[in-house]
Amino acid sequence: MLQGTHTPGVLRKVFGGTHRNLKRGSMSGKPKLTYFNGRGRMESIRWLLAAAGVEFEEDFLETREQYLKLIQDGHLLFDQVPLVEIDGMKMVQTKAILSYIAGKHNLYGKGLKERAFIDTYVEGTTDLMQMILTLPFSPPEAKKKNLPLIIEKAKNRYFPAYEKALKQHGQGFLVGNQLSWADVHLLEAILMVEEKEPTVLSEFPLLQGFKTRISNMPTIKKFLQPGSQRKPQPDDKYVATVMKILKEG
Ligand code: GTS
Repeated sequence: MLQGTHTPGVLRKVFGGTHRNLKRGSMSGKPKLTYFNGRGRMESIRWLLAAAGVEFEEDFLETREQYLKLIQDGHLLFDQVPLVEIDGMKMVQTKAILSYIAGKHNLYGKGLKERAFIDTYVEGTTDLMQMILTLPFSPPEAKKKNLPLIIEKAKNRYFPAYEKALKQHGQGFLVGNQLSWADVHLLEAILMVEEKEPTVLSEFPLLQGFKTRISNMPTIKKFLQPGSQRKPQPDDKYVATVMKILKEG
């Protein structure tokens, strides 16, 4: 896919050009992430690259003009960010980017069935995290009303499912016998919910052990330390910047 002279014209245009400039890549060779200076949809991409031990560069959008220029220059297939420049491609669509990174770095299981489980677990944690990600962009009343509902869903729907999955699988990881994208995503989700409700794991002993184990894997441990490229919880300034750039406010 997307290689050599067989790359169809439309894909060449969208993903970054001819074979010659596919090979050229960025100066440092590191993936380059373009997004706002905050979590949003890009945070899971940062997590996955960090877990894979891949260094990356970031370009932060601060103004609407920067965003419009990306569109004018034809870099955003659907006029949306996240944008990740990687291996000569300009990739958009969060899920496609994550799948590519997971596949490339051996975080996508062995065989189709493991991959299907990973996709399933990842979709669950995506649904859970999505509810939290959109909270800061909701009106104050909705924020107040929705947070307890999200925590209730985490406790009664999502975390019981992952606790059960770990118990049934019995290997310390969600799928197979090694770290996968599903584990990285679940840890991200656990920490995100704990920021809102610190005792949320109290009734989930296997998830507590999972959290400790995965947090202590060297690449992830590093990402969890201060000074890493992990982003803080969104504040009012972040929300205002995103709204200004996307002109949603
Ligand atoms: N399905 C896309 C993905 O998952 O990458 C959706 C991307 C998306 O909606 N991006 C927003 C955007 O660029 C920014 S954010 O939601 O991540 O903050 N919106 C501009 C627009 O015109 O849709």
